[in-house]
Amino acid sequence: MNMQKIPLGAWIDSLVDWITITFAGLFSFLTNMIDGLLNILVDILSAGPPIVLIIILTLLVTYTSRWPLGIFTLVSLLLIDNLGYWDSSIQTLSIVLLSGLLTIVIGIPLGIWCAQRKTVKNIVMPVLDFMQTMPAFVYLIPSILFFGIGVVPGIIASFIFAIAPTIRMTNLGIQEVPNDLIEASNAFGSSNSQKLFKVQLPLATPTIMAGVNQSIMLALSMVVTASLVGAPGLGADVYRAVSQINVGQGFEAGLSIVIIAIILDRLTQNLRNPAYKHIISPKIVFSALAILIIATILVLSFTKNETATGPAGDLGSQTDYQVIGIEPGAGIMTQARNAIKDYGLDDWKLVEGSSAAMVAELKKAYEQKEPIIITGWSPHWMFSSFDLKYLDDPNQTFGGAEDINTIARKGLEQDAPGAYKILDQFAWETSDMEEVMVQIEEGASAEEAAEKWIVDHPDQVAKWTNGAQKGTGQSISLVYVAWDTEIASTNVISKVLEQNGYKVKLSQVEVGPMFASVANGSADAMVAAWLPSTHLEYYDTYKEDIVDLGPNLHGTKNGLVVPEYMDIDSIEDLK
Ligand code: PBE
Repeated sequence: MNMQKIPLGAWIDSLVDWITITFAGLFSFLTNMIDGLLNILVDILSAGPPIVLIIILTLLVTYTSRWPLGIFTLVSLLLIDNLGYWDSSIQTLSIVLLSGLLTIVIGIPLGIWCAQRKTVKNIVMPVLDFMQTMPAFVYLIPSILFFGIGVVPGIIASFIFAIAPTIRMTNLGIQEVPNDLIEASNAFGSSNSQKLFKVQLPLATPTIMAGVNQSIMLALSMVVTASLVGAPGLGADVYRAVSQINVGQGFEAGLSIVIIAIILDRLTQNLRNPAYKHIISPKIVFSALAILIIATILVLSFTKNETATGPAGDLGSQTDYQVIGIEPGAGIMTQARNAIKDYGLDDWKLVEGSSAAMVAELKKAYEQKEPIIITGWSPHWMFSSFDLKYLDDPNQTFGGAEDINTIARKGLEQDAPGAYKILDQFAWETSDMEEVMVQIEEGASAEEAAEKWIVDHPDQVAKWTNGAQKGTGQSISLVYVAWDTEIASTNVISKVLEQNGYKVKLSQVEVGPMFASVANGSADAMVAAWLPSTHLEYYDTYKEDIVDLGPNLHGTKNGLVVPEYMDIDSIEDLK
């Protein structure tokens, strides 16, 4: 049957576009509010030296969940501090607490409403099913468009992912209140709100707290996902470890997440019914805690002085002192971190995320003519779609012009000589690559764009395949990272290999795994090694175990990039 594809994706795209524009004011209000609340939380939690918070948490956990868990809390938090993950843990803890707080503030009333009105319940429950089953990654995409990159879209996505149990359990808890009690309270002539606050809620509290506990755990499980759009903390440490294949760091950061999970889980489970409540009354403990928090806020608000300084003060505060980066393992990220050090840009931080998130952020800023600083590279279609400029780099921290090399696994030459020859002869110009990239950006699929380029450039392709033995359906696996440049090159070479009798399997991976998989032979080749400087570290690590087939393209460039409408010209101007 020849039926048109229903343009569901396109409809969603335009809906999201419309929402982005129509509610821009609301979104920036929410962004500022959430960001502000989070900063307050982080400030409170990091007000004193780590040991102060460690002791307070230890006492609190001991009080609610007995002394063995108190000792565990003390030892494990000291371990986190010792391993160097304290700051990340504070970030993560704040993110989880804030998402948890939002689920309580919004989830409990919604759950109550569901319990009281059948129609509301009939609408809300299927929506919750949908929210829980939709892969959490999907929420990140519109979140970036609405809230930019950084911690806010991460919190929003965690909140959407985590709110369901609170709503469900609140509804359940209230519905489970025995009918005779309701009847009794009716008989005494209590009003609806008396019934709710004096009978239903108190009886439902254990169930509601179980829901809140689940929500907090779900929010914690989102931290790694949230780091893909730039949320800092332990999730970002894990993501960075994956991206650079750093097993040790991955384990340490993962362990810290487990520790925080255990502590939060026990705390929220036992908060209602503390283990040592017969020794000190909960009222005293929680009032003391509240006083401590309020006192900290007061002290902080008096001692905090404004930070914006220097000539870049304005620009800094407008951009939140953020340089918008890409995947944490990318070579350009190491260069940008070095640039921040070399040029003494102590106030600035580099936001980790992904190339796609960076471009989304650029688009958004560009449309509103707002200042933005990104890590950029050429060739890239963004230079033809926007007026952009590289910031001068007098210290040459980003290196100069580079090549992109093709790298194959050892033994490929013997196993598939034809494919090896094609890969070896593959070479093109930046303008070629740009042609493919621009088409993809204009809506063509990567495969279509690659096919079109091949049809348009038969002579060039003939040079690559010249003298290469045809394949007989052997499979060749290529690895690449989802940078626009490599999406273009990898798809073109893959099509050429297919047209010459090979079955090509493409795998999109992170930078470290890309090099590692060719080195250990689990992938056959890649066309994405930026050398001599961008990927030097990876190259040096694996050079014994790979075959370098030399450049397939000359003349790339990395740097910090800003829109033309900004009046700074050099990285030095950021100081
Ligand atoms: N890039 C594009 C990559 C190489 C290709 C510049 C973002 C990097 O920095 O690792």
